[in-house]
Amino acid sequence: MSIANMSSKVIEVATQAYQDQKPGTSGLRKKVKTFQQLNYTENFIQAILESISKPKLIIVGGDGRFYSEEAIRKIISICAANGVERLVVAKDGILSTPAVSDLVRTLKADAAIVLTASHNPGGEDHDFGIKVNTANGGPAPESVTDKIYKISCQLKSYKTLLKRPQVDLSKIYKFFVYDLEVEIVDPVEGYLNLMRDVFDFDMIKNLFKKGDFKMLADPMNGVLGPYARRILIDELGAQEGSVINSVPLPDFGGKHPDPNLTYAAELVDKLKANDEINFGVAFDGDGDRNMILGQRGFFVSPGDSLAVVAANLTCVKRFKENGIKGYARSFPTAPAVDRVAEKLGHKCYVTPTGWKYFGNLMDANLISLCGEESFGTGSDHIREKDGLFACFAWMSIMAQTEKTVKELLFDHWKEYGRDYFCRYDFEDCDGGSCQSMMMYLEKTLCESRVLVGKKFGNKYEVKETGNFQYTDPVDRSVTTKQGLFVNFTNGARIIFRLSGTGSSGATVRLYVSDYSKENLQEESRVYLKELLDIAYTISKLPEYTGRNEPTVIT
Ligand code: VG1
Ligand code: CO
Repeated sequence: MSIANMSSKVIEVATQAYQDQKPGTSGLRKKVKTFQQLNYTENFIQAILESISKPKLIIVGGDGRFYSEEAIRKIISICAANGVERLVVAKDGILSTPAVSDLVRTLKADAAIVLTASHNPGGEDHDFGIKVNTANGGPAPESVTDKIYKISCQLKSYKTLLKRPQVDLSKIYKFFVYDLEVEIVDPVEGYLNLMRDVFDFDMIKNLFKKGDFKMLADPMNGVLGPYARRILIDELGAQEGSVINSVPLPDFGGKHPDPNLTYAAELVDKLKANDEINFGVAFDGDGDRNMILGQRGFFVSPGDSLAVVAANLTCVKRFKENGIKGYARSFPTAPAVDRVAEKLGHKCYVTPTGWKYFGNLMDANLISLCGEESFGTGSDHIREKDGLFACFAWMSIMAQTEKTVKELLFDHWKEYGRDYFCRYDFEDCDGGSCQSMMMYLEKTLCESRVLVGKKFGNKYEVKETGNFQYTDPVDRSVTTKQGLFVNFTNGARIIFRLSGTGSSGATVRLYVSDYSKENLQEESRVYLKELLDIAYTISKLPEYTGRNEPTVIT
């Protein structure tokens, strides 16, 4: 390990504050060009540092997208000038979001600065993002992001070094920049050790030893390629070739690194074409999302995946040894996991959208497992959702139960009934029109509540309408307006939200779900057709947005 020492003078640079640095559901996400504006990135980093009182150790890494290295160099100079003592930076800047969370926790860091826009496309003309994690390893709660935003709006100057240090991010070593110690670390090592703690690797290895288990993982040229190759192939014994699109690329190879049926079509097609493959999994750009597929591309909806993992959680070593505390899901996620919780005698918390709301529940030892309908699954081993965790959990369950993905799902539905779920995304709509639609819905569903008691066809009668509000059971903080909902007397629901992760225009998310105990094998979109039509009628979505069809269907 070589030690380089670089010294320079600290300077204070006068700057113009930007008024648009408000983090959304998961960090500040904007076009690369926005971050490239004069002092835009510098300002935001300065605001982050001022929001944390005297940070000593900060972890830095991300999904490796375009502009990451440039941002890391800025972070190093600004941290050095602001008196941060130590930075741990991932080699080549590549560190999955779950691995960030683990590093923060194991090194007892004060915070992490994560350079990611997750599943948003990357490259010069696309998105970049900066996200802050706090000392528990989780995404910063709203109290912190509000503070950062406030500081950013009033910022007059930032501190940096007069001469930008030349640093090589491609090798593992330590050096000093001014008084700041910088350590470049291997991104996979620590995470691999964590996975060895959480799972029984020998049990998973047995799947492959039998010889008839084949899988295909697709990190979509995001951050998980090196992790998936190292752990799945080198450690667990998956065949060579079991990981496709495994090289992290700054523009994800021009693809949209979002693991759903639309954007991960390559994986779906490969499974459809080869019925020897028993298991498929895709991950997003920063490695925290997962999509689970069975033989011939059999799709497991994220709400079902969460419920199956919840019902079989003791197949995972960590929970076999320590027991299960409770579960949680985000509000738009179908309530399949609630049924498991009830049966097993655990509590299931319902939170707003975004992983930051699960952190308090985990820190207070209230939950072991949680998930979101947006392909997020995770447990209290870290404070982020974790794509590979979901993959290994499914593999552990298949190893122990000796069932296929499809058998696990069908058996689950037979026992609990099926929660049909569908999400329609209307991406890049006109912002003003979407706001108008939400205002109209707010009036109808929250103020006049005219729909209550109304019947649609002979199946659906409106029970209650409103806007989801959450009181955190741990710190009692209240979060309002987290999704406009229509609940029906038979348990069906419709939810409308605007996305908080986009970088241009507005995205409407429409979530519908309905439950059946008998009818288990319909196509979701067919089963939910009537409900989707009702949603269009209630919201006047086609009139407001000019769209009759969504851009993505889950
Ligand atoms: C989306 C998802 C949400 C998820 C968030 C971050 O937010 O709906 O469930 O937590 O992305 O995921 P929104 O506001 O666009 O609906 V990721 O993989 O960016 O870290
Ligand atoms: Co992500």
